[in-house]
Amino acid sequence: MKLVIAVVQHQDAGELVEALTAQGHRVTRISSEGGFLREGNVTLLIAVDDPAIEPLLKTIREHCYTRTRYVSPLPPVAESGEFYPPVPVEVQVGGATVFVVNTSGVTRL
Ligand code: 2BA
Repeated sequence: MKLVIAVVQHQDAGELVEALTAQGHRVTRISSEGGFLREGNVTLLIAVDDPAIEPLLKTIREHCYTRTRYVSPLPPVAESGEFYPPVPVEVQVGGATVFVVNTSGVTRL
């Protein structure tokens, strides 16, 4: 059995969770925040039997899209009074960041 931890973008989370639950998966949705962009994203926990992993990853792939974001880095420390306007940096976010972890099972107490 595997625990799939999927970090997805907020815009993709709703339809993905609907698709996963329609397929019979149990899903836990956690609000999270990326350390780089400091923007909200969604972390999903899904425990599945090994044969279900590939179809699950396919569903995640189908519902998560890559998007381009522009980040303005902090301007370098100006010396001698010069001004350096920050140049936005292009960042590709997503589709999804997925961790697949071995687990011995799910216990419901
Ligand atoms: P963030 O940390 O906000 O990262 C958003 C996007 O910024 C990343 O997209 C990546 O394109 C870029 N990025 C992140 N760190 C960077 C760095 N040090 N230098 C340059 N660019 C950087 P994704 O790779 O698609 O990641 C989306 C979100 O997935 C991340 O949001 C984070 O919440 C999570 N994530 C990604 N990789 C992870 C990892 N190895 N461990 C834990 N969480 C991860």
